[in-house]
Amino acid sequence: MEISNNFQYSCSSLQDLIHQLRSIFDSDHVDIDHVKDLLNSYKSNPADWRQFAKFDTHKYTRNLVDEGNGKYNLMILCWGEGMGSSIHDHSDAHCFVKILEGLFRETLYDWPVEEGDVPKKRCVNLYEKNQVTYINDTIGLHRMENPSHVEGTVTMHLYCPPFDHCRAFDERTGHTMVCPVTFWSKYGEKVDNGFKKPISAATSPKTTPRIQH
Ligand code: 2CO
Ligand code: FE2
Repeated sequence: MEISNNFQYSCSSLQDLIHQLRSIFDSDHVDIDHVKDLLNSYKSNPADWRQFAKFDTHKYTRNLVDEGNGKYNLMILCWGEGMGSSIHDHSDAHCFVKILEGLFRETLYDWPVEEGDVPKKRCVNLYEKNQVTYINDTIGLHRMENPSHVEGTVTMHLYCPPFDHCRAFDERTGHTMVCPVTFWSKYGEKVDNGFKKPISAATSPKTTPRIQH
């Protein structure tokens, strides 16, 4: 006999998922495990999300799918081969991630003890299609990467409340930088962001050309 963790949810499509997420977040009290269970119950179908999955040759992209009645942002991120984020926090928000295609590697870090210390690596987690993970600032910091050099990765992220900047950490120097969180597309349409400079910069060289925020 198979006992399922997410017996209470079943989700037939991305549209259905969007609908059920809005309904969960209508309440003043949202149970993190319920959101995880709902995200787990959705089985990734590229026909549902292809219209949002826009890749860029130079950097990973954020593509807005739903603004969740102003309570959260649901977005699809597309990571070309070997692309990754900086080490970053989540601006006091809840962050849920579901893998829609490919592999995804998370490196978790402890917060620096003192300003200017380097974040300390805690562990590495590898996720595959349909898995769900969660982080917030009390858990720690993370770096996310597509570990594959032959395949892209597509992930779906829910951030509650929505945020438009986060803090990035340089692993070698401990320097931090406030980075804008911008969209490559919204509702399937390309956004013209122009060139955006970081909001404030504290001399933080990029670790590799493929690491961005
Ligand atoms: N927070 C990162 C970003 O929006 C993605 S890693 O998952 O939270 O770039
Ligand atoms: Fe993140």
